[in-house]
Amino acid sequence: MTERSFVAIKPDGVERKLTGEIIKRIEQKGFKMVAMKFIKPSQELAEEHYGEHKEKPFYKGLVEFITSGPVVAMVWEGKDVIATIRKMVGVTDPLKSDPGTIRGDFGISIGRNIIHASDKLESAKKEISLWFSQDELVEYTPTLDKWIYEN
Ligand code: IDP
Repeated sequence: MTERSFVAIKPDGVERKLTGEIIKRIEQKGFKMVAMKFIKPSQELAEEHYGEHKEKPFYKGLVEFITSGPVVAMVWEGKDVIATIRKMVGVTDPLKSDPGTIRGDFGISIGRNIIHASDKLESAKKEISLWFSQDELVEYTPTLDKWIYEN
């Protein structure tokens, strides 16, 4: 199966009306949306999602922030989608992200960096199953794929 990535527009991205812009960038790159939902994450979901940062000083604030408002959670599919979306997102600190990236173009603070994207295959699988049930992942063949993929 083709690679999949979990992407979430955080509450700051939603409040700042960046949802359309972000989806547009990923769509226009050529990736295929497999799932999307608009939710205010529960404490439990947020703690599990950011579990690897449990011991970090910013963990509590991060969980508070991600549960503070709506999030657009998505699954995107395509060739090398995980690494490619990470490149499109930019590095964690928006001030250090290159112009042209989502964080580089729209953010300033590390704690308000607009978007989450899986960093590797293992975390993508874990995050997709945490945020979505199997029947929420939609199967279809985009007709434009023959214009996007050489073979
Ligand atoms: P990533 O989102 O670029 O993969 P991670 O290191 O996995 O970065 O950190 C998860 C999230 O935690 C970041 O996106 C950011 O919102 C937050 N974060 C990371 N480091 C800091 C920090 O030093 N202060 C405040 N928030 C941080």
